[in-house]
Amino acid sequence: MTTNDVPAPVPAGLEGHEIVPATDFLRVTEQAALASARWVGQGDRHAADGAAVDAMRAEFSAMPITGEVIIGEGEKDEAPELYVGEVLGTGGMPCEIAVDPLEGTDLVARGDAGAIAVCVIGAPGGVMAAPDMYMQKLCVGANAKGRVDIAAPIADTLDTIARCYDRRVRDLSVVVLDRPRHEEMIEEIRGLGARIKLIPDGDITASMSAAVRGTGDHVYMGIGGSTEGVITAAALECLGGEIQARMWPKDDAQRERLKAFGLEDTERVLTARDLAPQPMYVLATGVTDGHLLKGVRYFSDGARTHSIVMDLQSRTVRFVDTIHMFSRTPLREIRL
Ligand code: VTB
Repeated sequence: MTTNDVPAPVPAGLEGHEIVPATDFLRVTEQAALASARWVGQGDRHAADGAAVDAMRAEFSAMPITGEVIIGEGEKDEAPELYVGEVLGTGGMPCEIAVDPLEGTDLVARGDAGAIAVCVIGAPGGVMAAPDMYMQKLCVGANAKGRVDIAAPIADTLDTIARCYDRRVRDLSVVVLDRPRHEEMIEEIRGLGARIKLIPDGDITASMSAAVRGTGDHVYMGIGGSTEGVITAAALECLGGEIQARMWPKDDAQRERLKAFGLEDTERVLTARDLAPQPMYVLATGVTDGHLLKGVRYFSDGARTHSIVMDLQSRTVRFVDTIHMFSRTPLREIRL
């Protein structure tokens, strides 16, 4: 096959519905990024997050969809907007939504790199309603897909990934969240000679980065949020990469909670098939500069955003560089 002109089959549950194209959702992450980037370095993570949430919700509300939030800002009694179970849109394409309006609220508060606005659109039943707790994750790109095992010793995993990339372990860049719970793992990776990039926050960004060639990152590993894991699973599916994950409850109450989701076996390895069985689109817009996406840049009468639109329906991955004009005609020339 030399083109991708043959349309992907209509996902189950969407038969007879008008399919809203992926790029129509671009405003959702672009507007969230534009709103929250005003808060870069202001030391106020809540304001940055609130701005992203408001903007994202407003954009979703205007879309011709009947979209149920599966992964959002929290349960209904905790979050007034984008809460789990909220139905968004003016009515139309039934879909499931997973959002992180601002992945990396502290990054924005401090003006650090790697914050994004991100959302997943899945067909009905397409996104797992994961209970919000810790999750151990191993994320790689297409080169290492099907070759790694989260239950294997780290030495074996790095050895395998190095071979997949035709290099030595010491040439790899392993991305890890900078947390005390990772101290042992970090020492082990150091002992094996691999390079490590410790990040303060943002493991969705880090996992996507590990799955895109040219970013310099080869693998993300460690314990982060489970809801971020669901979004990561959808993104890696679109990028041809792989996530392996295990729930990581921190106490008996969380272990109990897992039972209600049928996830009490914490040795069970979750894959994209569990976490995001029917993703359609994943969109992300940079808020602050990262290896994968540039952050928002403002100028006197406009702003510029950089996004990735991963679309399993049209089988495309688009990098979108958008100039947003705040006046009807630009006051200055458009720059390449
Ligand atoms: C990670 C990180 C997120 O939560 O998932 C992390 O990617 C896990 O929680 O950006 P801890 O902060 O408790 O380690 C975030 O930092 C978002 O809160």
